[in-house]
Amino acid sequence: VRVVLATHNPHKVEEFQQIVAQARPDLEVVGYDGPEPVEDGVTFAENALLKARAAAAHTGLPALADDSGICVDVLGGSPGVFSAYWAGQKKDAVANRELLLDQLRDIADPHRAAHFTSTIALVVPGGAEHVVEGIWPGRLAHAASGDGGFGYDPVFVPDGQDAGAERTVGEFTAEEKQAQSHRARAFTALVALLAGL
Ligand code: ITT
Repeated sequence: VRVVLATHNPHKVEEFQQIVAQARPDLEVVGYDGPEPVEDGVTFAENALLKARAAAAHTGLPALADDSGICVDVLGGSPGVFSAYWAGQKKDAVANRELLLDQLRDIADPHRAAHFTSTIALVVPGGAEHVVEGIWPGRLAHAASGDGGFGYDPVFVPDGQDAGAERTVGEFTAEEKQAQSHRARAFTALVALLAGL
């Protein structure tokens, strides 16, 4: 089965390839370089559907799209859908995460609770549309560390680690990240839906 992955983010492509190789090795995921819609949805689901519909219409293939971001509790869920360009339209990952750390610096919040979210839309041309979500709970670090992954990985500390030995996702191996990330969790929810393809 072939599906097109409607993203222009090479990190997402790489992560999906690793996740799919584990969960559905028979699935052939092809890249997408066609037209991108304006992502003007106000929810992850709306944006994921916009991207998947555009790719399905352009290629005639079942299309997957991921809309994702980091949500910080004390900021009411921001950056949320604005994660990619939190510090401006340039999508500068370092500027984005430094701004976020700055914004938390003067807020008294000992927990710094946050989560990554990945919302994946599956659109079958002339057929069904599905949306699934994966959440990765954790907290915001006080400073960036590690250079693995992308985006906010160096400032996100996932829950469930041994006390005293906690690392940011930037310090995780790709295998560790892909075993438990928001994107992997969303994909797990998608596997049953892909079975129908
Ligand atoms: P496409 O729309 O082409 O897929 P994009 O990077 O613009 O690429 P989004 O609009 O979904 O995608 O923005 C998601 C942003 O959220 C991304 O640029 C990162 O800043 C952040 N993000 C999402 N998943 C992440 C992850 O696994 N690790 C770190 N940051 C992540």
